[in-house]
Amino acid sequence: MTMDLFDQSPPEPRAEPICEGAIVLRGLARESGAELLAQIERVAGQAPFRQMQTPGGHTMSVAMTCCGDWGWVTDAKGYRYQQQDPVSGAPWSNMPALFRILAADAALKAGYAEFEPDSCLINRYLPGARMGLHQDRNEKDFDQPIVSVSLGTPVTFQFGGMRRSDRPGRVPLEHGDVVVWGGPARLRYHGVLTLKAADHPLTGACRYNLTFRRAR
Ligand code: MD3
Ligand code: FE
Repeated sequence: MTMDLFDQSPPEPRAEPICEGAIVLRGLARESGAELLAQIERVAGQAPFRQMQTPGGHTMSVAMTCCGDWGWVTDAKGYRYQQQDPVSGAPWSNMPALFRILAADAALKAGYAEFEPDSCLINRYLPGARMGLHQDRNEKDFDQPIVSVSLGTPVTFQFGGMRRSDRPGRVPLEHGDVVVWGGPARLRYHGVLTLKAADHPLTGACRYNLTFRRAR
């Protein structure tokens, strides 16, 4: 066998189990990072990033926008999915084909065939932003997985158990990493530690996370 020291092909993404039902596909979205960021800008042109209010009256440190048929929103009335942007009253923009293809490919690699998300929540973290431990339970069918794509500066992700009080483990997530969680991991508590100041060539100080969901 000949050694090719100049092989330019990207390394095969490594799959690392986090816990039963959750897997990290390291670098799966790295190649498409720039195009994903261009699509995030397009979506945010229609529905600008906003820091929403929790039902308890706190302003989230993470700014959010959505695309697809259903967008996740929170305000004094609670957490829910809805078809209109509460800021403009207009429908969310279409989910870009690249988003749908990436989400379906990641889900398939994790063992979920034919994942067709109808919602993409886009989170934007600036230094100091965090997301406390929570469960994602506003979706209709917990048999459907969730796919998460990290872009920009690195962060430490927390994954706990089925109770908020279960001591969480930690996973570092970098630009291009994709997490798929379903089955026994679908309702685990999870969160994101405070984002540290850093400089990424494509996003500056920013971290973005896309979560693809089947809301209905
Ligand atoms: C669950 N977003 O928007 S979830 C959210 O980085 C949200 O912004 C996170 O939680 C973010 O609701 C990314 C990624 C994730 C990874 C591993 C898990 C969730 C998990 C393992 C078990 C359970
Ligand atoms: Fe979540």
